[in-house]
Amino acid sequence: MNLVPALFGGLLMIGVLSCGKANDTNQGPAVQPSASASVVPQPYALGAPQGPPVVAELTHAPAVPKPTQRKAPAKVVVNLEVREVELPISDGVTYTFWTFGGQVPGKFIRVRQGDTVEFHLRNHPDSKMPHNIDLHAVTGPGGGAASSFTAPGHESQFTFKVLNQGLYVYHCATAPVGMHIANGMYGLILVEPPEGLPPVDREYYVMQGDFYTVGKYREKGLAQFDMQKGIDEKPTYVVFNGSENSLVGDKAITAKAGETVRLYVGNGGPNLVSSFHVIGEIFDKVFPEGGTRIQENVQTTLVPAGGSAIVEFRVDVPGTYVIVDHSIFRTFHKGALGMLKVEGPEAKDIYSGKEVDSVYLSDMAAPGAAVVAAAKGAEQGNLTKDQQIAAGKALYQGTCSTCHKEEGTGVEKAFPPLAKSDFLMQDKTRSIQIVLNGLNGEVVVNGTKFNSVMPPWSHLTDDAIANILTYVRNSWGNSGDAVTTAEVAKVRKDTPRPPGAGH
Ligand code: HEC
Ligand SMILES: [Cu+2]
Repeated sequence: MNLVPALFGGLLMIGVLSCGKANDTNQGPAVQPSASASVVPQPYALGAPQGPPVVAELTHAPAVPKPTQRKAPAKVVVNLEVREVELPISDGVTYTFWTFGGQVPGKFIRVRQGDTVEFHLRNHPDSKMPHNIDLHAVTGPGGGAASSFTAPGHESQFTFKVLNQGLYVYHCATAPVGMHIANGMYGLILVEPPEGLPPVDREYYVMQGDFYTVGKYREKGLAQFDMQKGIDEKPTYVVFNGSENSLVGDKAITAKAGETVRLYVGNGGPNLVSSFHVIGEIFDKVFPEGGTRIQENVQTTLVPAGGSAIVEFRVDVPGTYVIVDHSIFRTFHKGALGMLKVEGPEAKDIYSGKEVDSVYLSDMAAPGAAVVAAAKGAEQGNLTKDQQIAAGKALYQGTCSTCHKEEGTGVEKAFPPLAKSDFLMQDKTRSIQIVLNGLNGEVVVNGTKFNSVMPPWSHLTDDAIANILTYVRNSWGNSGDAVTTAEVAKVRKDTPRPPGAGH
C-alpha cells in the first residue's frame, strides 16, 4: 500500500476536522482531482460529438484499452460480435461459452463521458441462439436490449450518449436471461470522466462469474450447463476471466515493485456477490461499485452481481499476490484464484518473509498440462501410468503436500509418512478409502504410532484421486501398480456417506 500519502491524507483530515472547518478541504493529497470532479454529471454541457468518428479499441481480458485522451466528445463506433465457443474452464474441462467477442468476459470498451456511441452488435452465423446487449452505461429503457435483439447471422445497430462516468457492466438480456449470463455473456464498459482518470503504471481487467455444470468441479470433458443448479444458486465453478487458469502461471498479471496498479473489477454473476481481495495487498483507493466516490485503505471490497469496482494500489514488495473471492471455498474449491506477480528488489524493511506459501497457491501453482494430458489419455482409452503419475504429482501439491510434505516424509508426531509407508502399500483399496473418507484413530506406520485425524477428500473427482494415489504409490521409494478411476468409483459407490459429507 501507498502508506505515506495515505497517512498524510489521514492526518490532514484529522487537522481539518479538529479545526471545525469541514468545507475548505476534505480531501487529502492522496486523492486526485478527478475524484472530486463530475460528482453530478453534466452531460448536456459536454455538447455534440466533434471531429470524425472514432472506432473504439476493444480488448480481451486482462488487457484494457488505452485511455481515450480526448478533450471533447466524439462519435465512437463499437463493433462487437457474439460467438458461441467451446473453451477450457479448468484443466481438461471445456464449456460452451456464449461470448461477446470470443472470450469470457466480453471485450472491454472504453469511452469518455459525453461521447455518442454507435453500437454494432453482430451475432456470428454459427450461433444457435439469438442474443442482445444491455449496457448499464446506457440511459434508456432496457439499456439497449430492446434495440439489439440479434438472430444468428444478423447485425443490429443502435446509438446512445454516455451521460454518466463510471465503470459499467454490460450483459446479454435475452430470455432466459440467467442462462445467457451464466454462459458468460457479460463484460465492462468504462466511461472516463471528461478529464480522464489519473495515470497509473498498469491497468488490468478482471471479471468474476459463476458457472453451473451437470458434472462436479473438475470432472473431465465437455461440461453441460445445469439450469437447476443456476436457479438454486449452487455454482460448480466461480472463476475470474472465464477459466480457473486465466490468471495463473504464465498468465498471471504482472507489475514491478514501486508501480501503481489499477484493476477494473467486474462481476457478471449471474448469482454471487464477490468479496474481492488481493492477499498481501491493501487497496490504497477503491471506487466502490464503480462510482465516483473514493474509499481508501480497503482490504476487501464487495462487487455486486451486475456491478463493478475500481481498485488501485502501489506494489512495494516483490512476490506473488493471490487474487481471490474471500468467500474462500470459492477460491480453493471452485476456481476463483488469480495471481499478480511483482518483480523487483526485495524490500525487507516492509516485509521480511518468504515467498507466498504453497497453502495459498494450492495446486494452481503448477501448470495443468500434465492433468490435461492424463484427461486426454483417459478419453482416448490409452492413459499410461506415467501420465497418471505426472498428473498426480501436480494434484498432490497443495492438497496432500500440506500435511504429508512434498517428498512424502510427513511430519514427526503429527502426519505419517507416505514415503516407504508399509501401511499405505499393504492395501490398495484401504488407501482409496482413506482418501475418500478420511482417517482417524490409531494407525501404525513403519513401526511408529499416529493418532490424529485426516479430513476426507471426497470432493475430488475419481480420476484426480486415482492419479494422486498412482503418484504416491510410485514415488519416494514406493512402487506399486496404478490406481484406476473405476477402482475409486467402486469404493465411492460402496461407501455409505452421511448427507453433507461429500458427493
Ligand atoms: C490436514 C492434513 C492431511 C492432509 C491434507 C492429508 N492427510 Fe493423509 N493423513 C493425515 C493424518 C493425520 C493421517 C493419520 C490419521 C490417523 O492418525 O488416524 C493420515 C494418513 C494417511 C494415510 C495412511 C497412513 C500412511 O502414512 O500411509 C494415507 C495413505 C494418506 N494419509 C494419504 C493422503 C493423501 C493421498 C492425501 C491427499 C489427497 C492426504 N493424505 C492428505 C493428514 C493429512
Ligand atoms: Cu445471449
